[in-house]
Amino acid sequence: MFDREEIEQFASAGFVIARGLLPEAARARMLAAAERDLAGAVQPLEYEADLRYPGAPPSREAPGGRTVRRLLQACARDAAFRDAATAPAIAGRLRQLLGPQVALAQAHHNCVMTKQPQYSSQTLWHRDIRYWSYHRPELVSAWFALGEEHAGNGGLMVLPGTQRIEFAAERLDAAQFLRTDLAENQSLLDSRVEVGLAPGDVLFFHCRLFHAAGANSSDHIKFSPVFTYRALDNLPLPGSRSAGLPDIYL
Ligand SMILES: O=C(O)CCC(=O)C(=O)O
Repeated sequence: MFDREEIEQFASAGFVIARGLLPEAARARMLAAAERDLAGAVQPLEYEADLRYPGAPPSREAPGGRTVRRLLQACARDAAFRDAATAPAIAGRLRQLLGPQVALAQAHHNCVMTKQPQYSSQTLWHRDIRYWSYHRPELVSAWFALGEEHAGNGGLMVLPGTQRIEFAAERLDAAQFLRTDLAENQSLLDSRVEVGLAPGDVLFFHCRLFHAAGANSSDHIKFSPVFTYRALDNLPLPGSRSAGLPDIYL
């Protein structure tokens, strides 16, 4: 379980890392499933070209256009993912952050991010909640490091404490990315923290926390399974994409 300091860190910074939380057998099982499905291009997949982030191939037909960015529907794809995402060590910590009853939202994340060296893109500063629809903007994601994650292979960066800030619309662009051209945002951008992760680490972060990541300039594919959770009483809005798939109760 998280100790008091870790819970306080999550409350103030919007993220906390549980070092070495993932057992080696579970890490190896997820990695094997992810490598297998990437090699076999097992659907459902999302391609770099679909995202159109900076550095992505312009279309699926362009060179690199079939570079997979996400293995979608991880929980349904292989029990390795579902088991890790719902393990007691994860569920217990989520209860500490969200409340006594929690559910995994299959409609969001629930994927393996596959950041590939040859055609990887940049993810600009954003909050995951921007396209999610719940009664309260209070969800937590768990990001599993299957290998080393650092700036050189497109590891995450965060802006600590931003989950507590209300942003005026002018500070964001039309797609709700934080504008890097505004003087008003500079001190916040200067506060960025690189989230270095080792194999088996799990990062828990708030859905309102601004985060970003660069391209993968290493020689190896980075595989990062990520799952999102809500308190049981924080329901998705009827008819929204968030309500589109059944949740998994932990
Ligand atoms: O690995 C990355 O580029 C970050 C992905 C991300 O933040 C997201 O998909 O919400």
